[in-house]
Amino acid sequence: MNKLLILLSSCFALLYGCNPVNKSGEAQKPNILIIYADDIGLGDLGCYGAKLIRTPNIDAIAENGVRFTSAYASSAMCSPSRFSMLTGTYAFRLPGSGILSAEDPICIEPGSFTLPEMLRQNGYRTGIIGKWHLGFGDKSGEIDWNGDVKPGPLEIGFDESFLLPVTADRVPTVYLDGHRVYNLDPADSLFVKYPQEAHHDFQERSFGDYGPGQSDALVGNLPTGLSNPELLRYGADIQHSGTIINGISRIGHMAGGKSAWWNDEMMTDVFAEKTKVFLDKDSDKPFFLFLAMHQNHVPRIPNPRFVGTSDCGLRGDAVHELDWIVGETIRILKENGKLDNTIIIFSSDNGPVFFDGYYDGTLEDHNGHDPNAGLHGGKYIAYEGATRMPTIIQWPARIAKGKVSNVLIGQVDFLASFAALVGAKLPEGKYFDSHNILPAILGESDKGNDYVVQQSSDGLGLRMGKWKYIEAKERSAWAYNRHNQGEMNKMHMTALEDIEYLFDLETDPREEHNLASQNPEKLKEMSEMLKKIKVEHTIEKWYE
Ligand code: NG6
Ligand code: CA
Repeated sequence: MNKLLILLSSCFALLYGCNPVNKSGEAQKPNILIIYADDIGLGDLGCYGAKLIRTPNIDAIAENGVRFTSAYASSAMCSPSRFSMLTGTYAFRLPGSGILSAEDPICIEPGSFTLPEMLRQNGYRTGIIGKWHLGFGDKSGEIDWNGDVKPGPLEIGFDESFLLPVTADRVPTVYLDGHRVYNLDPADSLFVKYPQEAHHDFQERSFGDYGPGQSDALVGNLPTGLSNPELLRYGADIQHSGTIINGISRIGHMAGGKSAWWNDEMMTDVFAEKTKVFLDKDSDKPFFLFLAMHQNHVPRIPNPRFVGTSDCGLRGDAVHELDWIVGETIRILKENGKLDNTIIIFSSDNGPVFFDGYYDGTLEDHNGHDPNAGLHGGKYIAYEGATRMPTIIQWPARIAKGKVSNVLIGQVDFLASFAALVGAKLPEGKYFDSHNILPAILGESDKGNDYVVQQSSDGLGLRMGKWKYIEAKERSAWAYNRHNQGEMNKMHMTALEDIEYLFDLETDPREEHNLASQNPEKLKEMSEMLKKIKVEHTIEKWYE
């Protein structure tokens, strides 16, 4: 090795810690693995205090690294949180951003500078396995599920993808392998159609009034939850009473493509298999894997080996299944020698919910389990329980063990922070909400973000220091009604009125005392700050 090479590799060693070298003798950039859970709250994990659910594999990440107490998803719902994390830009800037169906175009502009694209350009092999829920295709027409389903993740920076395309409670109940429906028989075409009232935005606009529902299938003639309730494992609300697949009625209607239908009980095993193939691939490049798991979204159908293993019903059993795949993934990395130089981040897209369309026993069986670890709120809602996420990060080669950090970080910051880590520059003249707070993310600094914005069905929230502000908005009670239903439901929430709120999270972590009139100066400061952030930039839908 000549002197220049020695100098270069010692610079890399300083940047990345004492990391292994690749075949060319350069210090290897760290692998990055984001394990993203769905609808998991702070209180669902042992390392944040869960007792009725046991998560030894996830807890081990916390023991081996940093556990954050003030880390935020950008939204109380799935698609906007994912959009924000992958693009480094808050999804609320996108007009009408919300929960997508299988018929919606991809909401991230193809070819844009995203987290996977940034890493790809900097020598990474990038992949996504699991839930996508960011739309497919453009506005030019209906998606042809029998041809190339694109643009999708492969057009925004992922080299490889194996997907649960939307949510497991929505059709189509098939995997997408790259651009193609996995295991589809060309002789048995797959068709998908959503009744207008099954779209989430329609539901929100109609304040949760689902109407009579569509009993007959809009495509083909498969039974629906309304036409054949006797075929169901458990009951569902009207929105979830579309086509029945595997004993579960889904949102939307579908026909054909039978050889491709997934088996819900095997979904996590299938993702584990695909993960092993991705992680074991022999490559000189570091990898970025976005492992986006389905738990704890509805329908909760864990593999039978997990059923009955928790002390709070199916919802807890599903978390045990999630913990299993985390353990498998770490085992694979240990075996193939990559664990030491892999940054593993575990977090969730939004807060918990007990009832989300299916009468699966969660309301009856939760046994006092508090999925929010004492916070108020949950999925869809503006309180902290919706966006303050369990977040733990390990990187054996660099991060010290067992730290708890209260620093304020957002998933939206991953883009700028990891760009700094790999030596990438964000393109000039482009707008990002992402801040480089790498030292905070690695647990090496107590200086994080000054603020994070929280998007929800209730409008926007702003966290700054110990303060939390929620903007005034005409609010719909539909999400509260969902959370509050059932005598046994311990997630009782107070519906927000249409006024502004100001909470002191230090003295009032459950956000029960509105200090807006007592503290007009702070209120003004925060409302002006939010207004300023809102007008800093807007995004147009790329396909319009
Ligand atoms: C909603 C569904 C809900 C869930 C959610 C998406 C209602 C009435 N129904 O439309 O069951 O599928 O969309 O969840 O709320 S998310 O976590 O992917 O955003
Ligand atoms: Ca979610």
